[in-house]
Amino acid sequence: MSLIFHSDRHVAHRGFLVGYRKDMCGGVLTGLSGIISSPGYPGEYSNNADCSWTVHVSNRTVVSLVFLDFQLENNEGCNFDYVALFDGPTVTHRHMGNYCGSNRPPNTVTTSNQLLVVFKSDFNIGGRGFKAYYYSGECQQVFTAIRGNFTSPHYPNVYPNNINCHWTITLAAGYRVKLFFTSMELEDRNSLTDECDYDSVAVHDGSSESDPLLGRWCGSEEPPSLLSKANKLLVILNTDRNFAYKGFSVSYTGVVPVNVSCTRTEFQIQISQQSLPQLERESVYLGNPSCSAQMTPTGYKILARFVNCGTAGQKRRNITVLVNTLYIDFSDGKQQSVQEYEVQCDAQRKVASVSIVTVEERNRLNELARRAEEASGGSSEEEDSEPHDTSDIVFISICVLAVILMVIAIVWLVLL
Ligand SMILES: [Ca+2]
Ligand SMILES: [Ca+2]
Repeated sequence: MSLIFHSDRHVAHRGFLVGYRKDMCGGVLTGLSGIISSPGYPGEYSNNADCSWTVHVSNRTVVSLVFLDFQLENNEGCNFDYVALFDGPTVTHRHMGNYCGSNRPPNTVTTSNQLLVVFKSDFNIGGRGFKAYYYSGECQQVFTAIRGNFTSPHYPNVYPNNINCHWTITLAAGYRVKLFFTSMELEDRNSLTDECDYDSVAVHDGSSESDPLLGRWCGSEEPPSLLSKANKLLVILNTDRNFAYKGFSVSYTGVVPVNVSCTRTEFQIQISQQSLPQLERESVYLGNPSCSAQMTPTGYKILARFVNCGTAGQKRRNITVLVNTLYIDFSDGKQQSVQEYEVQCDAQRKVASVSIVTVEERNRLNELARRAEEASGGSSEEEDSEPHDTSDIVFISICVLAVILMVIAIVWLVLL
């Protein structure tokens, strides 16, 4: 477009001011993640739009597309206004669907490292349009195994700028998810707002961003261990356009719903069949393998007298409780994996409780104990600080001596 301004020889006025906007859409996107939206979104999209976005991620991964909002003119067959998806860089590649109306298209994953998104509108009737996130495989993962680990992209090298990555943990119904950060190094909080405005990692108690937020962290803050209410947890990493660090690493474990009660003489432990569908009864035992579970029509059951299975008394907050360890052995031919749960009984009040004991927690407790020991025992740090103290004393002594000498000198001058 060109705009011509012409003035003649006399009479001038203030003139004009005009703005312009590129009514642009489409392009080639190569980041680990990004946003694709219709022109003018969330305002109404223009008629006769014809946009093509090609997402091209690294060779080894695939592209996922998640629609956050979707409202287009609706008609059967979706040939007036529509979004079309192709499993490759051109319309000759596999067509994955045409979408219109106001139902969000399903989450889509390519089989190759490229995705083509085409948006077209006809000559009338529009809508709000759409907004979608794309992720490369490195940046979007779903975990279903009982245990797992993941890291920010490129860890332990610096993470990319401008990413929004999602990791979803989805376990079988009944499980809860316990999550630990084993390492954390992101850009620090904004010192003005004291918020994680630049880069942050957030954890949601569920599978979507609208589920309750368990916390948002940045810098080198160490998030506490987190436990989901149900069987799903979502971890999101957001980074801004500059300053990147090493990132984070995380491990998680599925917590089996264990039902524990006790009498004055024994533990009663029940786990529903649904929670451990693939395990032999010998894989679930209290204290030692001779106290393994019995199968009932609904699941696994252990009735264990305190005297039989190595249950021991321990003082906890001035109360003697009976403590033992429940083992659930998930090991298969390939991998050794045994979960440990501490079961407790206050036999006086017949109150029982159970909590998972994880390797990460044990390591963290050991590490804290080691640090505490280092800090209290005659450590080298304290010895280091001594020379400072003595030098301070010497300095103060010299000052005092100088003052005394000055006073003597003044007195001597006055007497003369
Ligand atoms: Ca239309
Ligand atoms: Ca940053």
